[in-house]
Amino acid sequence: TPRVFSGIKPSGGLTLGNYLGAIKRFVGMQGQMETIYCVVDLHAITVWQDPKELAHATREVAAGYLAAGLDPTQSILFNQSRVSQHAELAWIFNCVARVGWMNRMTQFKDKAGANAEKVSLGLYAYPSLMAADILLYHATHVPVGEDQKQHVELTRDIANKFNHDYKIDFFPETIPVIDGPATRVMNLRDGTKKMSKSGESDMERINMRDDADTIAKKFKKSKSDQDVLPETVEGLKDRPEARNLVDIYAALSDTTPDAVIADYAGAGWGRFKPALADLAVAKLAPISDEMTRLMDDPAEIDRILADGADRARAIAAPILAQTYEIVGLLR
Ligand code: AQP
Repeated sequence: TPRVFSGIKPSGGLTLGNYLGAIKRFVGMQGQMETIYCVVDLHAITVWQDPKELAHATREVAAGYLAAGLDPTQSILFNQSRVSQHAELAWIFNCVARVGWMNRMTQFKDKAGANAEKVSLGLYAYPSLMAADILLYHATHVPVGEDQKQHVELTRDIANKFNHDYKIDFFPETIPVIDGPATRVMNLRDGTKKMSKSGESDMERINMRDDADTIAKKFKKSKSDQDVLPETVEGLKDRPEARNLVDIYAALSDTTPDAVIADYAGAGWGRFKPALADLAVAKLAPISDEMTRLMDDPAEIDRILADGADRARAIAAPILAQTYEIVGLLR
């Protein structure tokens, strides 16, 4: 069976983007393939994280996984730093990847902005660690949002160059799995920007743990245009905010944007936005309640993560050992 690997950074509270673009799809793959899902704490510290908040956010992402339906007996769930092989393989990949490849990463350019001299070296090397996360398990399928596509492609480049340089067919080809209507959930205040955990204003995102009133308020105040909803999806062209709200509705209700438009053709925002808020609350509130319950017992979350790490290590250690041998590192 093919092996799936993916992860989420504990760099703040989970958003609707993380839920629709990642977690919901992680759950959908469980039981179909061998699934390994990580809380990538080593990625989080590529930008400053308060230590107490990092520990809290790590447990909270794990709670989000569990509450949304990931089952630790069916999937391997763990936090990255517990399996030291990730960092070890990343070093080898730092020596395989080329500086020119990193320079082309759009996420780095976006995150570094005008400040590229002042960001951490880790932020620059981020895609190399991500390649290690995936290839350490010889995973082939990587469910991610659209924003991570370039990094998964770089993972392929690293695997190819390693295989080529050492003249061995060792690391497999990885496939980014990007499907469904919500592979890029946009910012509620600016439909050309991605919804992010760490975006400036809380009004631009729906957090998985927002209460019903907050969700209703955020959708109500979300940017939308003057027009009513069109008769067909083609009518959403050049209307990024409207497109985003329709896509969110479709993803939450497991249908297509066409079906949503068929139901709401010609509707005004005064009708659509409250319906969208009700739908989001109906889907998120049970998960959020379960997260609250799970967070009451952090020791149990830690136990699940430690157990998952043991199982992850059992797969990772032999692959890293083989890699060392291929490279010629004495053990
Ligand atoms: N807006 C989004 N739409 C669809 N998918 C998204 N993902 C994140 N935002 C959206 C997907 O969630 C997974 C985990 O992402 P991450 O936390 O590891 O990193 P990120 O993409 O950098 O997420 P954020 O929320 O923007 O975090 P910050 O603000 O801390 O950088 C990935 O599969 C991602 O595609």
